[in-house]
Amino acid sequence: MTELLERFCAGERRALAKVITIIENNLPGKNELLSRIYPRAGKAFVVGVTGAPGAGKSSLLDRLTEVIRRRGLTVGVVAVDPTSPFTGGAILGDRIRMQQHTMDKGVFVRSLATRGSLGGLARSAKEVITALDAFGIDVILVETVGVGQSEVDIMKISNATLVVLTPAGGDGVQAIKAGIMEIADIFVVNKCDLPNAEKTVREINGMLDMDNWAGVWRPPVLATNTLVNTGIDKLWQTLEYFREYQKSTGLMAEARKAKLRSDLLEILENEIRLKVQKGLLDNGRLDQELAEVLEGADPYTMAGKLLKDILAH
Ligand SMILES: Nc1nc2c(ncn2[C@@H]2O[C@H](COP(=O)(O)OP(=O)(O)OP(=O)(O)O)[C@@H](O)[C@H]2O)c(=O)[nH]1
Ligand SMILES: [Mg+2]
Repeated sequence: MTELLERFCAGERRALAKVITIIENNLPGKNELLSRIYPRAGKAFVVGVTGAPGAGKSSLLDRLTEVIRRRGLTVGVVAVDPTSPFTGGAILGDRIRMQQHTMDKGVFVRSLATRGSLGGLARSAKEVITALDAFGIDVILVETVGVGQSEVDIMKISNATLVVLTPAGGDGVQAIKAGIMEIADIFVVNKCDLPNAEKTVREINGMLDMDNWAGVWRPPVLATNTLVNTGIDKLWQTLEYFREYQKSTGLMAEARKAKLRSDLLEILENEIRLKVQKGLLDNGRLDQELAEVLEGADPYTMAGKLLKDILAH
């Protein structure tokens, strides 16, 4: 463990890969590892990217990676795929697309697939982001599909959220109504080479204009085309501008506090769940105590007694 940490801190990519594997598979020592690297995290710019399947999120991240690398910054790409294993093909496609970056020591790409619950996926995504951050990666791009709760959870820990749409004939704007409007910091209308792109940009702007944005960030609506690289530089500039805005308005400090709070709560909940598992379930104690409840003891008093007991050990 100490040796792995030393190599991690020395910036060895294989150590980072190993740390991520430990996180992803919940291997023994994970918590200790995370606690040791956590203090090094907190500097990266985390950009969440969401949008319907096929909107062009991966293509966009690929292009964005080029632009960010040209600025001399390092990039981490995390693709969160809640539908795996069935979409192994999509991930494979992303791998091939990102291949031009695989020789680049300044780019680290990782796909995460569901193992068990979606909640578990969101948790390991957060921890993987912490690892990349602690490793010293400057910008972390996180791709998720759709707007399920686990995506929203991931977006919460991002410093900026991009919502990617395409110029669909009219129903494009319909699609963003379902809860996604609130989480967007920047809207991207990708595939702007297709018909109706300008109309879609206008429609989103029209929807945004119905709200009052006085004193708050009004999400800009950008148009991109990843095939010929239109609008990508502008997208990065807008992201940088948004980060400055967050810094200068104190929103960044506020977001950091909120993140630390939710991290703390989540770690606590996890620890308690583990204690219940170890102290009551694994050893069959819950079933023994159940006998007493069956005899008439009330479950509240019993739960209180058991909680006190497992927390003491
Ligand atoms: N015409 C056009 N096609 C694009 C553009 N960007 C991406 N595509 C195509 O759209 C398809 C989907 O692109 P991806 O980048 O895989 O989209 P995605 O949102 O990551 O897809 P999932 O990860 O499966 O949800 C591919 O065939 C791309 O070549 C664009 O700007 N214009
Ligand atoms: Mg993709």
